Amino acid sequence: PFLIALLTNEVFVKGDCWTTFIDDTPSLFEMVHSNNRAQKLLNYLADLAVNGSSIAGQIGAPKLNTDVIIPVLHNEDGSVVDVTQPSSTGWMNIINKEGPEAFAKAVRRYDGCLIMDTTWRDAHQSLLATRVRTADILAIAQTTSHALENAYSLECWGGATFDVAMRFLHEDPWVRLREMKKKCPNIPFQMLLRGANGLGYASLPDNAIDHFVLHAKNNGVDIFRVFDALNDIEQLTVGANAVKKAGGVLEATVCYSGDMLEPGKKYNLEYYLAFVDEIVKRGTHVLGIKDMAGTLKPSAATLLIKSIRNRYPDLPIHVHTHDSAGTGVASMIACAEAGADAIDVATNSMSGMTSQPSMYAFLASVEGNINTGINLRHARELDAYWAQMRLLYSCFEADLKGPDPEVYVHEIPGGQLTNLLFQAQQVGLGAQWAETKKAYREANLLLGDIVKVTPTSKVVGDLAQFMVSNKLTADDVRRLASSLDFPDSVLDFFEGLMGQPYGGFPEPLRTDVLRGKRRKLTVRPGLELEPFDLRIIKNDLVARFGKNISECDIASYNMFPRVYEDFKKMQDTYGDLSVIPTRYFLAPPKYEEEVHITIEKGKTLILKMLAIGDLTEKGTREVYYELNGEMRKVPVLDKK
Ligand code: 3PY
Ligand code: ZN
Repeated sequence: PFLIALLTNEVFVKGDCWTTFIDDTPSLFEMVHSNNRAQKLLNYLADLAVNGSSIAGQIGAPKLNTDVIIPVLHNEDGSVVDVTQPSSTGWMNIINKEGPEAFAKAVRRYDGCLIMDTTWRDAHQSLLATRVRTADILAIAQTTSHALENAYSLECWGGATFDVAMRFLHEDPWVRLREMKKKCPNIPFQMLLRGANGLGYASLPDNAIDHFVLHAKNNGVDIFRVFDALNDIEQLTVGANAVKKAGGVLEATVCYSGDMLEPGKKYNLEYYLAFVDEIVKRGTHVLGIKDMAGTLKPSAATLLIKSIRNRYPDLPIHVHTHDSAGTGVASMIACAEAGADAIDVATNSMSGMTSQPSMYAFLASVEGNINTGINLRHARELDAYWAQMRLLYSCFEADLKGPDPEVYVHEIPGGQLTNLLFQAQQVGLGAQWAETKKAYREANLLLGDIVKVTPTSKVVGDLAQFMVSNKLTADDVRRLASSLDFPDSVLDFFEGLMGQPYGGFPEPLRTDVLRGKRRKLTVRPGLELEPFDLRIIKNDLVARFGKNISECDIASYNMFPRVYEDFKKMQDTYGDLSVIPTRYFLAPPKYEEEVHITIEKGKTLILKMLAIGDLTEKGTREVYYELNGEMRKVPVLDKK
């Protein structure tokens, strides 16, 4: 094609000024460039056709195999809402013009209860293994900017999304953030930050957290929900300080663990009020309450919110929950009635069970009683998009069949519940699922009844699986602790690498597990870490990956060095995979099916997969395509 382009080029044919021809005809190089891009994409598609999807957790192909339809929003009079530009109505106007304090005050003054929509983060993290791709969020982002224009926020970043974007979707999470912002600049963007761990699973040096948060703020995050997995205030403060320095809205958060009304519960009302006092002392804009397992029953919710409200009349309160037990809507209504300023819901098709409670169920239940600022019709119309997404990503469903009120007993957080069930099904331990849940409760009690959320929930999960697979009771673990080979996460926990649990570590278990091979930290781990030298890191990345290394790249690398390196290699091998529509990204097309891939504005590849050749002696196969009318064959190593 390069040669043909050259030979048919008007200037070339006329024989004019050869010396400047190359400089004056950049279209030739664009052509070579887009040919390269096309070839790289074909390499990906051919590999997918021969070897199947390499995305962990994928079973089968998407159930949706038609084009996705973008729903239309309607006004009261039946006319269509113009969504060709993002809406300019929304709480971002206050954040932009008056800053975080004014925003917090206005939220507190609002007569009603606002919603955060978690669809772009926690909902798909909890139901679909966090696999929703950037393109599928962007396709609905501008419509969302209208449909939910008065929402408190959209939770759209952080938690597991950052890691998964690079690791499995081969996407840059920073690009996602910036692109979402362009299409939806009016609704505040919220992220989940794991305190001193940033987005990772262990402490990072404080300067890495500061650096990360600053760039998150500068690239589009407005509200930061900061928690610590053990409610260790020292750990939480690292993240909280970073947010304040960066100028973000700080939503410092207490994790709610178990049922505070259960007699003798370690985490009772006094505990929460004392922790809230600590948070308030650190000057948070908004108080977050994070019910990660969905164990906040309506009656406890009423008491908790009323008690905090009485103590701190001016403090905005934002409550998060999961609907695992099936009581999420009731609990969120209880919170709203008791004086919470914002609560979390997910669009209907992405709600329920381990996700957040249904947006529409909440809105419809409080309609006429509590203002939410949300147009119910628009919320319902918007959901038609996510109903399609649920089918498109069906190959990542954990296949939960209904609510699990047993969560009140085992206290497994939403995201982890789906994960553990999925793992149990994969290793054929379906029958052992009940045992895993029982062991989870025992493991938690063995560890001293700790707060369970990433990363401490993994400690409990790992210990539970260890107990099930080795057929150990809690008593066995206690008795044999000094001779058992515990999972690493359990050792990390006992060393103190995840912070200090409320009430201290259980002894003699800690000593028996560590056996003098690891330290017993008494201070937060970050205090012992050397700051990262960001200049050296940058130079190193430039040397390895070329000069286009941004501060965001450095932040990605600091958070997940190996994942970032692999992501860069994938990008180098296959180019920008985000242009491939999801159903072809996850599974090959049928033979002869026409696939359209727009690689840039005005440049669309039209391709058909024609055949897959026989296995050669070299262990490869040729995949035959028609690409924009021309034949191509792509050799692929058959890895099966
Ligand atoms: C996360 O840390 O990813 C969570 O969603 C915790 O609930
Ligand atoms: Zn959650």
